[in-house]
Amino acid sequence: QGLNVAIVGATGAVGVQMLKMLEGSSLPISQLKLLASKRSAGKTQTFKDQSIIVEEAKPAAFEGVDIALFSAGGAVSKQLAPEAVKRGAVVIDNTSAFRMDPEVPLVVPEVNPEALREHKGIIANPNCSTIQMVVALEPLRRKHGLNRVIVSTYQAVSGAGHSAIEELKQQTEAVLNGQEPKTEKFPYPIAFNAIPQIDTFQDNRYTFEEMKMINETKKIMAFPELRVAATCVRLPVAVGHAESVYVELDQEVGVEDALALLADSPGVTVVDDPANLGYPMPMDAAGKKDVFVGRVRKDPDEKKGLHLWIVSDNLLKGAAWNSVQIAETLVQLKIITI
Ligand code: A2P
Ligand code: 11C
Repeated sequence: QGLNVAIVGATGAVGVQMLKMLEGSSLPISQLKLLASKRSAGKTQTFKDQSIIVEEAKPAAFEGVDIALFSAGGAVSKQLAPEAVKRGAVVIDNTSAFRMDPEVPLVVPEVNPEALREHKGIIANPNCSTIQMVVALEPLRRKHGLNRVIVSTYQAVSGAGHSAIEELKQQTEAVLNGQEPKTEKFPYPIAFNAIPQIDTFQDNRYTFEEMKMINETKKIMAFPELRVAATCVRLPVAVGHAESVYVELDQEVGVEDALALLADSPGVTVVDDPANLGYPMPMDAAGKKDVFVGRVRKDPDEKKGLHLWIVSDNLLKGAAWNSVQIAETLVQLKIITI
């Protein structure tokens, strides 16, 4: 007796972390299926000392699956998530394919777990940069009210997948050897650079990544009138997204009160000790599940304004851990029974 779980995209940057997060999870897993493209069929991956053969993701692979975690790109989700649901699975989808569909809950367990009750087979996992921001902002919003968010991101290349990490390594080596870096994943070399474009430009001059942060934040917080603007930038960092966030609250809040509230909030670790140069950085957040917050300051001019620096592992809380946490919450809330 237990759950039959599948990972679609099991060989990818996020999929590999999903496997790790499931290994450490309280979910009673009786069978784990690893699915990827035809290219990976026959490869093996290890789950709890057990060797599992990767299979090609096809509709029939979902027979008997209770929970399917998808992270193989939007096109694969659009094609296969409905097939999995048809066969009785609950899909937790880590792509942007269904996030803004009003029928699909978009869930961060620390913020809106109750939205899971409305699911009709597909549950969407938000974009990584959105997740870490709302985990830190929700406690401030609940206690002090929130009316405006202006965020600039400093995002790791792993958000663009396994091949993007390889591209950063190869470009770094090439530049250090005095060669021309080759670009494939990004529009310009990312080694020794900062690129103020993540995903494609929209008609309103924002990128799709920026619009995801804007629209997903409003949906997760069930707060359509919240004023949000974003600028998303790619940096030559392998793992861990960082964000500089300015918020305007409904009340004036002192730094110490804000820090105490955040330190007490689920999924948040405060690292804020300027005297000892203590602040969150991607190299410390990588490999950890929490969202790290520091550099908390009052705005010099707006008394209800606060500035925060928010860092998290984009592959864990931003993707694999949030998805596994959704699965655990489905069981805890008895939305899925075993
Ligand atoms: P594969 O390794 O066989 O290409 P990343 O985000 O790191 O680029 O990983 C993408 C993941 O999505 C990989 O596991 C990849 O499998 C998987 N994938 C890509 N295309 C397909 C497809 N058409 N069907 C199933 N899985 C796919
Ligand atoms: C990045 N945030 O850092 C993107 C990756 O919508 O799930 C996640 C894309 C998504 O490139």
